[in-house]
Amino acid sequence: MPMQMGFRWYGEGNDNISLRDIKQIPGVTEIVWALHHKMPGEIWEKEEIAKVKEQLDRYGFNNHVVESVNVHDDIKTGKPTRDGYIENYKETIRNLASYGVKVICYNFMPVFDWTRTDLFHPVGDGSTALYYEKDKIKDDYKAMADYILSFTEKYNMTFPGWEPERMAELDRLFGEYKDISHEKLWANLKYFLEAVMPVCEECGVKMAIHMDDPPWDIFGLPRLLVNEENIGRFLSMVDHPCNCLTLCSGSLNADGRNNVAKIIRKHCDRIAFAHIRNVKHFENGDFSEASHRDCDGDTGILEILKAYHECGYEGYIRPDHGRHLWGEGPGTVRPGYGLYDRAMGIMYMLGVWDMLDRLSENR
Ligand code: CS2
Ligand code: MN
Repeated sequence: MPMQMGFRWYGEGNDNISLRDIKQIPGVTEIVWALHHKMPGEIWEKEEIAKVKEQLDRYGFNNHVVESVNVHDDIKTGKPTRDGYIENYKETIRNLASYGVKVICYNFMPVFDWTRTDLFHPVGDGSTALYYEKDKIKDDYKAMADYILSFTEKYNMTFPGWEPERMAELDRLFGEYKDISHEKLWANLKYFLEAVMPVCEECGVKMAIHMDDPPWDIFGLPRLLVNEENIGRFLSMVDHPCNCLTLCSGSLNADGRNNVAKIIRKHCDRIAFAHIRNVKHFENGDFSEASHRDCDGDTGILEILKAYHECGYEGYIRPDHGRHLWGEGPGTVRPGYGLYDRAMGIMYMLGVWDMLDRLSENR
């Protein structure tokens, strides 16, 4: 079985890209989906899951991968109320599994999901991409959240992990993380995983943690999934075949010291989901996202694909963020999730993969 190619889709009425369009991209069998109206901690009900499955079935797409089932902050901070939210999470896992879901992508980042300072930054060729200006992310978390929220409000879209309801309470949330050190966060992650692993095993679902993006502490909040050493710690801390990774190449490589291909070679059996994204670094520490083509960024996309191929990777894979092209921009696409560049990313990946197949047949 080869790797299984997916495309992230935000759902009917919530994404300008249609399943019909996605169907025309060669090689895509998986729709990476979610119930984006759900708040962290809420149970995903069977009827809601069934509805998405029906939509995907009509186009012959699989629903095997869900991204993201967000984890409630009380679980991350280890409050007594976490047990109730963990019970809900288990129920969601069971409900998803009963409709064929096999992998759940989630993250354990305090307060914020991915963080960028410009969502539509000119790349230089007329397209735009997500951009991170290092000096802008210092202590003013509100300014950054306001920037993201002004965007989501203006264009009437929400981003997973950036729910306005949570963002309205930023001071309270930061207060709750005040005493959460890296070690406490590790302990809370372990507690969560040990609680859900038996359910995962019983239902055949893999929990696949997404890398922290960017992979370093921001605004004094601890981040864990940031480098090879911590990935090793994570996997051995809960050494269970259902405790897996969403190895996001772009998130990890935002820190240029991370060698993603090396991590793949080391942990391929525990990678359930691969995100392929290319990042270009600037000398002052800023970075921009780039096309999937190897030479357009510094992430080492060819070496990464080669590593997956050599390991016989049979898991799920998708292009991650792409640039915004050909009229795509604020109001027409979600930042990073346009149609064209991600479709080209898929063709690039499949081209490389087909050639690697060919070369290994001839060996
Ligand atoms: C995604 C992440 O858009 C992205 O960068 O890769 O936001 C990812 O969906 C979440 O962190 C998973 O919970
Ligand atoms: Mn990713």
